[in-house]
Amino acid sequence: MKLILILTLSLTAASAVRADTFTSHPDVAVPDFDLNGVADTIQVSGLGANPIADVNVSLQMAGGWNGDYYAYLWHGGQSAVLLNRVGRTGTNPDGYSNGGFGPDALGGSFTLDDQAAADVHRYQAGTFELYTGKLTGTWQPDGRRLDPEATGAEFDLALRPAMLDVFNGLDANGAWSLYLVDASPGAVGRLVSWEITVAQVPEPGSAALALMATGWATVVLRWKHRRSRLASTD
Ligand SMILES: [Ca+2]
Ligand SMILES: [Ca+2]
Repeated sequence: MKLILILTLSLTAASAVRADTFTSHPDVAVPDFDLNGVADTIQVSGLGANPIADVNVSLQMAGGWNGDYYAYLWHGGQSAVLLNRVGRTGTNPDGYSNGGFGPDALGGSFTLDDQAAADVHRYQAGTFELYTGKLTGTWQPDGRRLDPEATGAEFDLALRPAMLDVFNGLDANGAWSLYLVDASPGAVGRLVSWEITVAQVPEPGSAALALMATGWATVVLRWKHRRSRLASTD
């Protein structure tokens, strides 16, 4: 009986949340040590006006020096810091030397997601996997709203207010722009492609329906439970 209830709850939850993915393949070089960097925009339209519930970003970057990159995503007047000189600390001002971010051996994306287990800024502090020299897996965005030329000691003290949840509650339609800078001389990489996955708060109608369905399941289960109890006492 518990199994049926759990199944009903998970089915209603799955049908209530909608997520859409948008991809861009600019394949551009990120100019070495140039704070102007490169920008690329995805125009989102036709999603309806439901507020954003969650945003995840996948990146594919080839080569360069990961500790040189500064990347942020802009939408609706808000910005999230995706990468900010990963590995840069008071004791390692150059940051991590790996070259790029990309899919794993099975083609799974490199993704930034607030709900991931660990901070991308310190990915070498725990378990991490490289594939063809690039960092793979799902990581929390950097989130440090700090000048990429700030010192390693300043990075050690920085808070992380610029996570992807800055977009929650906004309208998903409109421009989403990725800005990418190589903030230190030596080593040059490319932005191959990037992708945003936007989940929206469900329609009030479908949420009410889901609630109703859950309510009905509970009523039916209670009735069945009562009937079986009556049958066993007969
Ligand atoms: Ca997320
Ligand atoms: Ca560089």
